[in-house]
Amino acid sequence: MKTIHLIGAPTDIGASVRGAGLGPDALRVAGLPQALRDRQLQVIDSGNLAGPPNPWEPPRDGFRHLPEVIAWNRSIYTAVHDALTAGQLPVLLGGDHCLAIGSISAVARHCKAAGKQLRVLWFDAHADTNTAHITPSGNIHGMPVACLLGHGPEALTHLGGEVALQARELCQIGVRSVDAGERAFVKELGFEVFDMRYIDEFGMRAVMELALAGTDSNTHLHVSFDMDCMDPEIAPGVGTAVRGGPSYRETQLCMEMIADTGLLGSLDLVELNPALDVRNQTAELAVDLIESLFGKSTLMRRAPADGP
Ligand code: B3U
Ligand code: MN
Ligand code: MN
Repeated sequence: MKTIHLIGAPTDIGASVRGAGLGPDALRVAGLPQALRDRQLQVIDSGNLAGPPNPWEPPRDGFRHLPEVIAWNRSIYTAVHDALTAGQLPVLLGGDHCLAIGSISAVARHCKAAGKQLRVLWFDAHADTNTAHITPSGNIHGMPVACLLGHGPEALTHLGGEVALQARELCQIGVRSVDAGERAFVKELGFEVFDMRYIDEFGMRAVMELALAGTDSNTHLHVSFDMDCMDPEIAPGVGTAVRGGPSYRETQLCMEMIADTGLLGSLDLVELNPALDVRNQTAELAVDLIESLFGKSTLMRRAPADGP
């Protein structure tokens, strides 16, 4: 059984609203380490990484806090890469979503060296595919997908020495807020997006079957889970809530279907904002989902052949 390595990144450096920096400790208070140990998993919690404070400045040349975002992502890259090299399963406790540039660059580098196929499942209300030219805000948590696909400042697109991802390795689920310029760019890049319309029409089970299609025992699955993916009625503790997200049950099904593959290799849990939460319920929800992602289920799973 793999050792889970919890890596805290307490910063809101790429966000539009302050508070995501409190995320790692809110997850610990909600019982994440013990919940994983209760699943008979080995857990290392190496505490929180250190990095520059948030200067809370306006954007410069289309980016807000670019030097600080680079610094944070460099240390995340190293921490996540070290964990993977040690044979551990890294769990990045964000922090805002700009930090996925560092974690996924490390995962991509590791997969290339190990000859593994990478599949990134990106759960989010937003497409996070802005660039400095099309961003409405300059906030880099709206840009990690573009950076990972090679569109952004060199220091972020080449953290691992080369561009991290190809469009076919990425799949987004739950998207319902895309900016005007971003929409055209998402189409141009051509990665798979299961937006809310698709989920409404075809159902989450069909979506997850497609999202996991083509994976095999040589696949490393990376889940990048933005807490604003979920409907804000159940996950109020996020900085940029968008109504009309997946329900509790739909999201649980996603986690359970991923757990069934046995292919999960790394996880980002980002955009939790305890300053906007109500009695830590969004952190508790995150812990609940992570337990399912690591195999907790209500009863024995029914084999598909036994199904209705
Ligand atoms: N697309 C908007 C808003 C946004 C993106 N990601 C989050 N919010 N969390 C932007 O600012 O790029
Ligand atoms: Mn995001
Ligand atoms: Mn989001």
